[in-house]
Amino acid sequence: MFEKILIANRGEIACRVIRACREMKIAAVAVYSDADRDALHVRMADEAYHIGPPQSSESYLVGSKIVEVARRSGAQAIHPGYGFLSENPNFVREVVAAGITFIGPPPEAMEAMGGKISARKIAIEAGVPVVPGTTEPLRSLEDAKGTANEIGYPVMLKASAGGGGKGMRLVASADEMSSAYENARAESLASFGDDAVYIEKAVVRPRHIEIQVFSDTHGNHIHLGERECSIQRRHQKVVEEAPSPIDSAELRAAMGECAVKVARAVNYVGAGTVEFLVSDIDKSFYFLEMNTRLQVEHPVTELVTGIDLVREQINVAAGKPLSFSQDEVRLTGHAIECRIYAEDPENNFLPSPGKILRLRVPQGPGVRDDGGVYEGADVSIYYDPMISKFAVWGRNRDEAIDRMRRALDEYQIAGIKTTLPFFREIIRDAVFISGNLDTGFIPAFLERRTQLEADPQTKNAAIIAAALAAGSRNAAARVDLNRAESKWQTAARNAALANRLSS
Ligand code: MV4
Repeated sequence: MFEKILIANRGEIACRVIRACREMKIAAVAVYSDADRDALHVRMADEAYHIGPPQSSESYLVGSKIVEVARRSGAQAIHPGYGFLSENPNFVREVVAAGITFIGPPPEAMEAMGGKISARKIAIEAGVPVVPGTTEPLRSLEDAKGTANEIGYPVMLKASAGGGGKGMRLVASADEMSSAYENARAESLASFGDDAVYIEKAVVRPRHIEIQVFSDTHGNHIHLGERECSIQRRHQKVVEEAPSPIDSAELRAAMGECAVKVARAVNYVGAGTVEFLVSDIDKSFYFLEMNTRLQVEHPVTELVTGIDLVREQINVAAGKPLSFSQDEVRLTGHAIECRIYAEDPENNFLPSPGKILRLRVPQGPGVRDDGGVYEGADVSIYYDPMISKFAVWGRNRDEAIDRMRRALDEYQIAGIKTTLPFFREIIRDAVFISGNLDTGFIPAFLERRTQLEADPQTKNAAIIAAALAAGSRNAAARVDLNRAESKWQTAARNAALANRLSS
């Protein structure tokens, strides 16, 4: 086993990996930019090395600096976390050439899945369903129009080099094709230096469900069930759960089997995620892409399987076989995660950097906070504004929702704006509670919220309730508010809560 691991990342994921190292009695080496001198991951690590100025392009993204620190510190392996260099095959090659183990898949698997067209081809060859569409880049506008006519509108134009919705266009009819095609190509070229675009039939308001896969160097490939990731805002996940509220053993088995086929097809090693779109009409599912890294939302899988995915990653990288077989994987209960961002939900989710003046993390049964900050820490403008991923476990979905609602009410962050109030509303939302989720959830939720706020009766009730709650800080008043059933009372209660927490 490794004696020392370098973590080529920052923030909460660096802290998460350091925690696993500590449990495994492995020394953890941190790297940090000028902006992160006082960061939590630096304080938690056994050793820390400065790697440059705040800009990622001059610090966390410079592979040669990271490899140099690994050499200097004597680290035998590098964990990349997510983002930054985690899906960069050239970095993996640089690491391996230096005689250091990369904790992740081989570069060939990354490359095979990095190109979306290549990934589609591999899925088709492996017998995994993909959305009807092309397996070659479109050659011209005429080609795009002809193919779209064959498939039938609406269609999606997608960048082969894409991901996260960049270079993607929904095209509803033939007269939109010309501008959509040019825009998708231009955006793809600007974002990825590659203008290859392909076409897929559009799945209308799909669910986004992904399967966690795990592979070792002995040819074992297994899956750890699914995560429901439909609740996204601008292609950023906001709330994730395991299992999906669909919670169908048949669907899980079928999707799991397909995910494993994809992993096997690219000789995968370590933790990976295979994404699917699931049609709400007939529950048919289609391969979308594979992410060749540990994902932000891995805790919900850990909470329902009891498996420490980072520990498993490290063991697999050291050449050990997986510590469990497919038959030994048991899903127990339900987990929900909220990604807490330093963003202002009242101001179009603008980043809200600054000093965290107060931090109270929920406690009690079934809660887990994967944080990357401490009270007094600064949230910098240079990096992703996610400051914590907060997850709960319950025996079933209803219990998990109750627990998340309680815990979010306990959570206090002051000094910066955060998305906490936004989550307090989502967790009380009737559509969320129903579990009838699709990728249109957030836009529809924001629309419902705007309408509710515009209702004068709601507004008056909210003002009265806020005044009452502010005046009376006793628990009984709050319990009364919590018993509120009707729509406007729910809004009033939320307003009261927001008032109480901010005062
Ligand atoms: C789609 C789709 C509908 N039909 N593909 C968005 C990000 C990228 N990874 C794939 N995406 C989509 N691809 C077809 N053929 C709808 C989306 C999509 C989406 C997917 C997952 C989560 C949120 C989304 C929001 C809008 C669109």
